[in-house]
Amino acid sequence: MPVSKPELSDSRVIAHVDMDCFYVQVEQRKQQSLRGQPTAVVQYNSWQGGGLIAVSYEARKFGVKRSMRGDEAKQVCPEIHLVQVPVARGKADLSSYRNAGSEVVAILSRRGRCERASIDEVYLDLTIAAEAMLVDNPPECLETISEEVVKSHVLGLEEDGSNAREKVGHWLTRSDASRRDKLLACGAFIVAELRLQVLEETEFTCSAGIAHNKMLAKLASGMNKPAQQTVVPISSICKLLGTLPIKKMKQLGGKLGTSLQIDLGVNTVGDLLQFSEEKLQEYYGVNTG
Ligand code: TTP
Repeated sequence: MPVSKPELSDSRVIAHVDMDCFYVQVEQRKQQSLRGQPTAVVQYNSWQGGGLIAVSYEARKFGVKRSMRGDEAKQVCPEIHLVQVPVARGKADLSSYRNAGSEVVAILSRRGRCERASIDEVYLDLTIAAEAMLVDNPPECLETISEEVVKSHVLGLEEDGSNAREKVGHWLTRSDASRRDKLLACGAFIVAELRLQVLEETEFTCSAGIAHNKMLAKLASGMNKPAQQTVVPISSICKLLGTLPIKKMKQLGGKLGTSLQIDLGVNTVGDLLQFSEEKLQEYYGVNTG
Protein backbone atom coordinates (compact mmCIF):
# COMPACT_ATOMS: atom_id res chain seq x y z
CA MET A 1 0.00 0.00 0.00
CA PRO A 2 1.55 3.38 -0.94
CA VAL A 3 3.01 5.52 1.83
CA SER A 4 2.78 8.84 0.10
CA LYS A 5 -0.29 10.84 1.11
CA PRO A 6 0.16 13.16 4.08
CA GLU A 7 -1.71 11.99 7.15
CA LEU A 8 -4.10 14.17 9.13
CA SER A 9 -1.54 14.07 11.93
CA ASP A 10 0.66 17.16 12.46
CA SER A 11 3.73 15.17 11.55
CA ARG A 12 4.24 11.76 10.07
CA VAL A 13 6.72 9.16 11.28
CA ILE A 14 8.19 7.35 8.31
CA ALA A 15 10.83 4.63 8.34
CA HIS A 16 12.84 3.42 5.39
CA VAL A 17 14.12 -0.10 5.98
CA ASP A 18 16.92 -1.38 3.79
CA MET A 19 18.26 -4.93 4.04
CA ASP A 20 22.04 -5.29 4.42
CA CYS A 21 23.91 -6.98 1.51
CA PHE A 22 20.62 -8.66 0.79
CA TYR A 23 21.34 -11.37 -1.78
CA VAL A 24 24.35 -12.44 0.28
CA GLN A 25 22.23 -12.78 3.42
CA VAL A 26 19.69 -14.90 1.53
CA GLU A 27 22.48 -17.19 0.27
CA GLN A 28 24.05 -17.34 3.76
CA ARG A 29 20.75 -18.47 5.20
CA LYS A 30 20.54 -21.25 2.57
CA GLN A 31 24.13 -22.25 3.27
CA GLN A 32 24.89 -21.66 6.94
CA SER A 33 28.63 -22.38 6.58
CA LEU A 34 28.91 -19.03 4.73
CA ARG A 35 27.80 -17.02 7.78
CA GLY A 36 30.39 -14.50 8.87
CA GLN A 37 32.56 -15.38 5.86
CA PRO A 38 33.63 -12.99 3.11
CA THR A 39 31.01 -13.80 0.48
CA ALA A 40 29.66 -12.31 -2.74
CA VAL A 41 26.82 -13.18 -5.08
CA VAL A 42 27.82 -13.15 -8.75
CA GLN A 43 25.75 -12.92 -11.90
CA TYR A 44 24.94 -16.10 -13.79
CA ASN A 45 27.27 -15.08 -16.63
CA SER A 46 30.54 -16.60 -15.45
CA TRP A 47 32.90 -14.57 -17.68
CA GLN A 48 35.96 -13.64 -15.56
CA GLY A 49 34.28 -15.13 -12.52
CA GLY A 50 30.98 -13.27 -13.04
CA GLY A 51 30.07 -9.67 -12.10
CA LEU A 52 29.50 -9.13 -8.36
CA ILE A 53 26.00 -7.98 -7.50
CA ALA A 54 26.11 -8.23 -3.70
CA VAL A 55 29.08 -8.20 -1.34
CA SER A 56 29.10 -9.15 2.36
CA TYR A 57 30.44 -6.65 4.86
CA GLU A 58 33.24 -9.10 5.75
CA ALA A 59 34.39 -9.02 2.11
CA ARG A 60 34.07 -5.23 1.92
CA LYS A 61 36.76 -4.97 4.62
CA PHE A 62 39.21 -6.51 2.12
CA GLY A 63 38.28 -3.91 -0.51
CA VAL A 64 35.91 -6.12 -2.51
CA LYS A 65 33.42 -3.93 -4.40
CA ARG A 66 30.28 -4.51 -6.43
CA SER A 67 31.97 -3.15 -9.56
CA MET A 68 34.47 -6.07 -9.56
CA ARG A 69 34.30 -9.40 -11.30
CA GLY A 70 34.78 -12.66 -9.39
CA ASP A 71 38.40 -13.08 -10.53
CA GLU A 72 39.35 -9.60 -9.32
CA ALA A 73 37.57 -10.16 -5.99
CA LYS A 74 39.62 -13.35 -5.50
CA GLN A 75 42.78 -11.33 -6.01
CA VAL A 76 41.98 -8.86 -3.23
CA CYS A 77 40.37 -11.47 -0.97
CA PRO A 78 41.55 -15.02 -1.79
CA GLU A 79 39.25 -16.61 0.79
CA ILE A 80 36.07 -15.05 -0.63
CA HIS A 81 33.15 -17.40 -1.34
CA LEU A 82 31.44 -16.64 -4.64
CA VAL A 83 27.86 -17.84 -4.97
CA GLN A 84 26.16 -17.74 -8.32
CA VAL A 85 22.71 -16.23 -8.50
CA PRO A 86 20.13 -19.04 -9.04
CA VAL A 87 19.31 -19.66 -12.70
CA ALA A 88 16.08 -20.88 -14.27
CA ARG A 89 15.57 -21.33 -18.03
CA GLY A 90 18.85 -19.59 -18.80
CA LYS A 91 18.00 -16.46 -16.80
CA ALA A 92 18.69 -15.24 -13.26
CA ASP A 93 15.93 -16.52 -11.00
CA LEU A 94 15.29 -13.90 -8.33
CA SER A 95 12.33 -15.65 -6.73
CA SER A 96 14.17 -16.67 -3.54
CA TYR A 97 15.22 -13.04 -2.99
CA ARG A 98 11.74 -11.73 -3.75
CA ASN A 99 10.19 -14.22 -1.33
CA ALA A 100 12.72 -13.39 1.36
CA GLY A 101 11.80 -9.70 0.92
CA SER A 102 8.13 -10.61 1.36
CA GLU A 103 8.91 -12.36 4.66
CA VAL A 104 10.38 -9.10 5.92
CA VAL A 105 7.44 -7.01 4.67
CA ALA A 106 5.03 -9.34 6.51
CA ILE A 107 6.84 -8.62 9.79
CA LEU A 108 7.16 -4.85 9.26
CA SER A 109 3.50 -4.49 8.34
CA ARG A 110 2.51 -5.56 11.87
CA ARG A 111 3.10 -1.96 12.98
CA GLY A 112 2.15 0.19 9.97
CA ARG A 113 1.42 0.50 6.28
CA CYS A 114 4.25 -0.75 4.09
CA GLU A 115 5.24 0.33 0.61
CA ARG A 116 7.78 -1.91 -1.04
CA ALA A 117 10.28 0.31 -2.81
CA SER A 118 12.46 -2.44 -4.29
CA ILE A 119 13.34 -6.07 -3.73
CA ASP A 120 14.98 -5.20 -0.41
CA GLU A 121 13.67 -1.78 0.62
CA VAL A 122 10.45 -0.81 2.34
CA TYR A 123 8.86 2.45 3.46
CA LEU A 124 6.84 2.09 6.60
CA ASP A 125 4.30 4.62 7.86
CA LEU A 126 4.50 4.44 11.66
CA THR A 127 2.50 7.60 12.39
CA ILE A 128 -0.44 5.85 14.04
CA ALA A 129 1.75 3.41 15.99
CA ALA A 130 4.03 6.24 17.21
CA GLU A 131 1.10 8.42 18.25
CA ALA A 132 -0.41 5.50 20.16
CA MET A 133 2.90 4.80 21.91
CA LEU A 134 3.22 8.45 22.90
CA VAL A 135 -0.16 8.30 24.61
CA ASP A 136 -0.04 4.80 26.13
CA ASN A 137 3.61 4.14 26.79
CA PRO A 138 5.75 7.28 26.29
CA PRO A 139 9.54 6.78 26.18
CA GLU A 140 10.06 9.14 29.15
CA CYS A 141 8.12 6.67 31.38
CA LEU A 142 9.98 3.53 30.32
CA GLU A 143 12.02 1.88 33.06
CA THR A 144 14.46 0.14 30.75
CA ILE A 145 15.43 0.73 27.16
CA SER A 146 16.83 -1.94 24.92
CA GLU A 147 20.40 -2.00 23.68
CA GLU A 148 19.15 -1.89 20.09
CA VAL A 149 17.42 1.47 20.66
CA VAL A 150 20.33 3.18 22.40
CA LYS A 151 22.56 2.07 19.54
CA SER A 152 20.52 4.41 17.30
CA HIS A 153 22.25 7.35 15.68
CA VAL A 154 20.50 10.70 16.11
CA LEU A 155 21.60 13.28 13.55
CA GLY A 156 22.78 16.48 15.20
CA LEU A 157 23.82 14.76 18.45
CA GLU A 158 27.56 14.74 19.00
CA GLU A 159 28.41 11.06 18.74
CA ASP A 160 32.09 11.07 19.55
CA GLY A 161 33.18 10.21 23.05
CA SER A 162 32.45 7.23 25.19
CA ASN A 163 29.01 8.34 26.33
CA ALA A 164 27.29 8.29 22.92
CA ARG A 165 24.74 5.73 24.06
CA GLU A 166 23.92 7.74 27.17
CA LYS A 167 23.33 10.81 25.01
CA VAL A 168 21.08 8.86 22.66
CA GLY A 169 19.20 7.32 25.59
CA HIS A 170 18.68 10.79 27.04
CA TRP A 171 17.52 12.22 23.68
CA LEU A 172 15.02 9.42 23.23
CA THR A 173 13.47 9.81 26.67
CA ARG A 174 13.47 13.60 27.23
CA SER A 175 10.26 14.83 28.80
CA ASP A 176 10.88 18.39 27.55
CA ALA A 177 11.30 17.40 23.88
CA SER A 178 8.99 18.81 21.19
CA ARG A 179 6.05 16.63 20.17
CA ARG A 180 7.73 15.98 16.82
CA ASP A 181 10.95 14.74 18.42
CA LYS A 182 8.92 12.59 20.81
CA LEU A 183 7.11 11.02 17.88
CA LEU A 184 10.44 10.27 16.19
CA ALA A 185 11.71 8.75 19.43
CA CYS A 186 8.66 6.48 19.51
CA GLY A 187 9.42 5.60 15.88
CA ALA A 188 12.97 4.66 16.90
CA PHE A 189 11.66 2.32 19.61
CA ILE A 190 9.19 0.68 17.22
CA VAL A 191 11.74 0.25 14.42
CA ALA A 192 14.35 -1.22 16.79
CA GLU A 193 11.78 -3.76 17.98
CA LEU A 194 10.77 -4.61 14.41
CA ARG A 195 14.39 -5.02 13.31
CA LEU A 196 14.94 -7.46 16.19
CA GLN A 197 11.83 -9.40 15.15
CA VAL A 198 13.10 -9.51 11.56
CA LEU A 199 16.43 -10.86 12.82
CA GLU A 200 14.83 -13.49 15.05
CA GLU A 201 12.30 -14.67 12.52
CA THR A 202 14.25 -14.46 9.25
CA GLU A 203 17.92 -14.33 10.36
CA PHE A 204 18.35 -11.14 8.28
CA THR A 205 19.82 -7.86 9.49
CA CYS A 206 18.60 -4.56 8.12
CA SER A 207 19.27 -0.85 8.58
CA ALA A 208 16.72 1.92 8.85
CA GLY A 209 16.17 5.66 8.70
CA ILE A 210 13.43 7.30 10.78
CA ALA A 211 12.21 10.76 9.79
CA HIS A 212 9.13 12.85 9.06
CA ASN A 213 9.11 12.08 5.35
CA LYS A 214 10.20 9.44 2.86
CA MET A 215 13.04 11.39 1.31
CA LEU A 216 14.79 12.01 4.63
CA ALA A 217 14.10 8.48 5.89
CA LYS A 218 15.72 7.02 2.79
CA LEU A 219 18.68 9.34 3.01
CA ALA A 220 19.23 8.26 6.64
CA SER A 221 18.85 4.50 6.24
CA GLY A 222 22.12 4.26 4.31
CA MET A 223 24.14 6.40 6.69
CA ASN A 224 24.97 3.75 9.26
CA LYS A 225 25.13 0.24 7.89
CA PRO A 226 24.96 -2.65 8.57
CA ALA A 227 22.35 -3.40 11.26
CA GLN A 228 21.90 0.13 12.59
CA GLN A 229 19.28 2.85 12.53
CA THR A 230 19.45 6.62 12.14
CA VAL A 231 16.95 9.24 13.30
CA VAL A 232 16.53 12.64 11.57
CA PRO A 233 15.17 15.30 13.96
CA ILE A 234 13.82 18.48 12.33
CA SER A 235 16.66 20.49 13.90
CA SER A 236 19.25 18.49 11.92
CA ILE A 237 17.72 18.92 8.47
CA CYS A 238 19.30 22.23 7.37
CA LYS A 239 22.80 21.00 8.11
CA LEU A 240 22.13 17.61 6.55
CA LEU A 241 20.75 19.03 3.31
CA GLY A 242 23.14 21.98 3.17
CA THR A 243 26.07 19.76 2.21
CA LEU A 244 24.05 17.17 0.27
CA PRO A 245 25.10 16.91 -3.40
CA ILE A 246 22.08 18.00 -5.48
CA LYS A 247 22.50 14.90 -7.64
CA LYS A 248 21.28 12.86 -4.66
CA MET A 249 17.96 14.73 -4.55
CA LYS A 250 14.98 13.10 -6.17
CA GLN A 251 14.47 14.50 -9.71
CA LEU A 252 17.87 16.19 -9.80
CA GLY A 253 19.90 13.09 -10.62
CA GLY A 254 19.65 13.65 -14.39
CA LYS A 255 19.87 16.50 -16.89
CA LEU A 256 18.35 19.18 -14.68
CA GLY A 257 20.88 18.44 -11.93
CA THR A 258 23.73 18.54 -14.45
CA SER A 259 22.50 21.89 -15.78
CA LEU A 260 22.34 23.28 -12.25
CA GLN A 261 25.94 22.23 -11.75
CA ILE A 262 27.31 23.46 -15.05
CA ASP A 263 25.18 26.54 -15.70
CA LEU A 264 24.64 27.83 -12.17
CA GLY A 265 27.57 26.28 -10.29
CA VAL A 266 25.17 24.64 -7.85
CA ASN A 267 26.66 21.51 -6.30
CA THR A 268 24.85 21.11 -3.00
CA VAL A 269 21.33 21.75 -1.77
CA GLY A 270 22.87 24.56 0.30
CA ASP A 271 24.15 26.20 -2.92
CA LEU A 272 20.69 25.88 -4.45
CA LEU A 273 19.10 27.69 -1.50
CA GLN A 274 21.12 30.81 -2.43
CA PHE A 275 18.92 31.21 -5.51
CA SER A 276 15.49 32.78 -5.26
CA GLU A 277 12.51 31.07 -6.85
CA GLU A 278 12.28 33.97 -9.36
CA LYS A 279 15.89 33.52 -10.39
CA LEU A 280 15.42 29.79 -10.94
CA GLN A 281 12.25 30.50 -12.94
CA GLU A 282 14.22 32.88 -15.15
CA TYR A 283 16.54 30.02 -16.02
CA TYR A 284 14.18 27.08 -16.17
CA GLY A 285 10.69 28.47 -16.73
CA VAL A 286 7.87 28.89 -14.25
CA ASN A 287 7.10 25.25 -13.54
CA THR A 288 10.56 23.73 -13.35
CA GLY A 289 12.00 26.81 -11.61
P1 TTP B 1 21.34 -2.78 -2.59
O1 TTP B 1 20.34 -2.46 -1.53
O2 TTP B 1 21.79 -1.67 -3.49
O3 TTP B 1 22.66 -3.32 -1.91
P2 TTP B 1 22.87 -4.50 -0.86
O4 TTP B 1 21.62 -4.86 -0.14
O5 TTP B 1 23.57 -5.65 -1.53
O6 TTP B 1 23.94 -3.90 0.15
P3 TTP B 1 23.79 -2.67 1.17
O7 TTP B 1 23.94 -3.28 2.53
O8 TTP B 1 24.91 -1.75 0.84
O9 TTP B 1 22.43 -2.04 0.98
O10 TTP B 1 20.79 -3.94 -3.50
C1 TTP B 1 19.90 -4.94 -3.02
C2 TTP B 1 20.12 -6.23 -3.80
O11 TTP B 1 19.80 -6.00 -5.17
C3 TTP B 1 21.56 -6.70 -3.76
O12 TTP B 1 21.82 -7.55 -2.64
C4 TTP B 1 21.71 -7.38 -5.08
C5 TTP B 1 20.70 -6.71 -6.00
N1 TTP B 1 21.36 -5.80 -6.96
C6 TTP B 1 21.61 -6.25 -8.27
O13 TTP B 1 21.27 -7.38 -8.62
N2 TTP B 1 22.25 -5.42 -9.15
C7 TTP B 1 22.65 -4.15 -8.81
O14 TTP B 1 23.22 -3.42 -9.63
C8 TTP B 1 22.36 -3.69 -7.48
C9 TTP B 1 22.76 -2.30 -7.07
C10 TTP B 1 21.74 -4.55 -6.60
